[in-house]
Order: sequence, then structure tokens, then C-alpha cells
Amino acid sequence: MKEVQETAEKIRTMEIRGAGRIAKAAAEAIRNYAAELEAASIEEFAARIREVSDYLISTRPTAVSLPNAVKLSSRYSSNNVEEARQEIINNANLFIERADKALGRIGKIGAGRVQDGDIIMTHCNSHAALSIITTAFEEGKNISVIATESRPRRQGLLTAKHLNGSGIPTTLIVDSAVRYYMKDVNKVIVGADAIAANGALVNKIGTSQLALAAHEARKSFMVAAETFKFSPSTILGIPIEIEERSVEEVVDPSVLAELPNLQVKNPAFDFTPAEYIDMIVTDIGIIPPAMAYIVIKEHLGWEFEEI
Ligand code: RUB
Repeated sequence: MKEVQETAEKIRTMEIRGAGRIAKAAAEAIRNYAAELEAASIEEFAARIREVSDYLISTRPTAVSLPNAVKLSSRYSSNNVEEARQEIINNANLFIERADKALGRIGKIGAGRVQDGDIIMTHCNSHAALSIITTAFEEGKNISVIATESRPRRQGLLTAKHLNGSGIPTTLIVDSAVRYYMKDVNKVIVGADAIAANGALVNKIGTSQLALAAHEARKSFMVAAETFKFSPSTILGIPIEIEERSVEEVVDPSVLAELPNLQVKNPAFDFTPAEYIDMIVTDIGIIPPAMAYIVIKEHLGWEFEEI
């Protein structure tokens, strides 16, 4: 349980962050918990796995990769504790292996849509988007990147450091400069925390501004997303919750203390409607947002009986 608590805390405090990494960390935590779990009966085993699953899922509400990873990893069919334990270990390992492979595939497939000379704008810090950008560069394409700062947590700096390490020319801009620079850009590539059944994207706050500006300037808007970023529960009309983080990420607590009448808001994500998205690069190929429902039905093992 100690490892589960540590992982949960790291996800909550964003020491582990980004939807893909959160998912893999949760799968690892479930796997290691199941491996050590002492249970006298399958009922006790089931109850403890459910408890830990719910606990991990509660750490961050928006990234659907987290419940998907937990659900896909913690599945078992046997009524025997040892067999159920082994099923969970195998499922979690399979999830982690597929997640790693998915990033490579997205990079390769997406790089096919990047042209020599492209200037690419990206937002926040997405490993899937970076996989496309670095693969295109490694293929010999002469590209450069405009990375947004991504206030308030400034994940854009992580992106800039990553790109700098790969030798890709990068310009860091403040979020409010997105529209100003859009004229210089050939395409926008962002990641995803969740994709709804109607093809809408949920990603770092400000993503929809990039999409609007790209639409206005007629620039291509690409989303890089593993299939486990698609949200099964949206088929049932359950909306994706937007995480509201502490206002102290935005304004220093000492300043806040002097402004008792001020309200500060800090939503961590926003929605980009499907109509602003040109393509979603997934590990099963490039799809239009309208195909989100099919991905959920065919690639996430979603069954209506589960309701
Ligand atoms: C991260 C974020 C990323 C997506 C995709 O938000 O919005 O764009 O999670 O990332 P936060 P990846 O920093 O709040 O977790 O492609 O790495 O899964």
C-alpha cells in the first residue's frame, strides 16, 4: 500500500504528470500492489483491488488515461487469488508495453505529416506530441518549434528543455502570444488528456485558444493521442470533469491574503470542439475526430453490459 500511496501523492502533486505517464505509473502501482497482496479469499482480494483502484483514480479527475489504465490493468476473470493476481500482473505489464509502443507508433505515423521546413506550435508538455516532433527531426526534416509557456505550472519549459536536448530549434512564448505567432506556424501539434465520444479534445488550459487561432489562420491542428486517451464514459453522457487546481498556483498566497475580495480561478484543462481538429494521430493510425466512438467501441473493450 505504501507504493500506491506514494504514486498517488506524486500524481496529485504533479511530480508525475502528463496523461500517458500518469497512466503508466498507475498501472505499475496496481501491478506491484496485486503482486504483494495477501488475501484469504477472492472476495477480500477483489475488495482490496477495488479500493486501491478507486484511490488511484481519485488523484486527478480529467486525464481519462488514468481510469482506463487502472481498469484495463486490474481486470481478472479467475476466482482463484493466485490466478487473479497473475492476470493483473500480466494485464498491467501488457498495458505498459502497449503504452510505450503506442508512443513510438504515434511518432512514426505523425512524422509522416510533418514537412521539411515546418514550424510547429505546441502547448504544455505532451510526450505524444513530442514523439511526432522528435521523430520528424530524426528523419532529417529541418523543423523548428514554438512552445507556449503554459501557465500556471509552466510545463512549456519542460518541452523547451526536451527539444533543446534533441537539438531542435525552439522558441518559448507566453500563452497570450499564441495568435500573434500563428501566422508564422505551419501546424499545431498538441497532446490529449481525454477525447470524448463526439471527438472533442480535453487538454491543457489554453489548447482551445491555439485551435481557434489555427482555424482562423487556416493552419492544421493535429492531436497526438494513444487509444487509451479516449473516454468510454462519454458514450453514456457522463461529462469529462475539468480539474480545478489550487489558486495558489496562480497567485502567491501572501498576495492573496491581502485581497480578501478577489476570486481566482485555476482550471487545468479546456475543451476543443471536434470541428477545430483536423486529425488525431493515434497508435492505430490517423483518424478524424468523428471516429472517436469507433475507437472507444473497438479498442477499449467497452461493453454496454458494464453499465
Ligand atoms: C498535461 C497535458 C498534456 C497531456 C498529454 O497536463 O495537458 O498535454 O496530458 O500528455 P498536466 P502526454 O501537466 O496538468 O498533467 O502526451 O504526455 O500523455
